[in-house]
Amino acid sequence: AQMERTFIAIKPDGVQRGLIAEIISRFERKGFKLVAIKILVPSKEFAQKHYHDLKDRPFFNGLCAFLSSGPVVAMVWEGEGVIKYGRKLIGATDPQKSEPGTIRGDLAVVVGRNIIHGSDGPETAEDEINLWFKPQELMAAKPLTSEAIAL
Ligand code: YYY
Ligand code: MG
Repeated sequence: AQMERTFIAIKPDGVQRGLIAEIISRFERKGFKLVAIKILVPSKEFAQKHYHDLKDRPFFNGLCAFLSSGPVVAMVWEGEGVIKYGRKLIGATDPQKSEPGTIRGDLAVVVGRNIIHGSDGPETAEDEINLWFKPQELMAAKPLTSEAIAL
């Protein structure tokens, strides 16, 4: 069976603040597997596609302008329960309400600069992975073998 996958992005504030390794480390140490990663500056139009569900919200414009304001680290993580548990690692949308121990709880202060995005369910995960990545950019689900250590 195809393992569950989610889309995770480190937003421009997280990249600028030097939190790439810190954030990746939390997903990696948990035991989730990185199956795709790239760094890019999304266009405003691309950001609007990514956040299309929020197009009627008052913060939509600022949010899309912000997402396209600098480099974003786009990733796909794989593992059992990774969609839901990824959201748990991230914490509540508003960092003031995120528990300590979560990424936003530990590392962010305000909702408009909450450093990370994570898909909120199986349908959005699939849509977001397809929006940000081509199928050939994703690693096949292959177990680590001894060849990874020595020839
Ligand atoms: O999925 P998540 O990022 O936790 O929150 P969403 O409700 O999907 O909103 C996306 C994004 O919009 C959020 O990460 C920050 C921003 N935002 C905001 O600036 N102000 C709000 N009141 C709510 C969300
Ligand atoms: Mg969301």
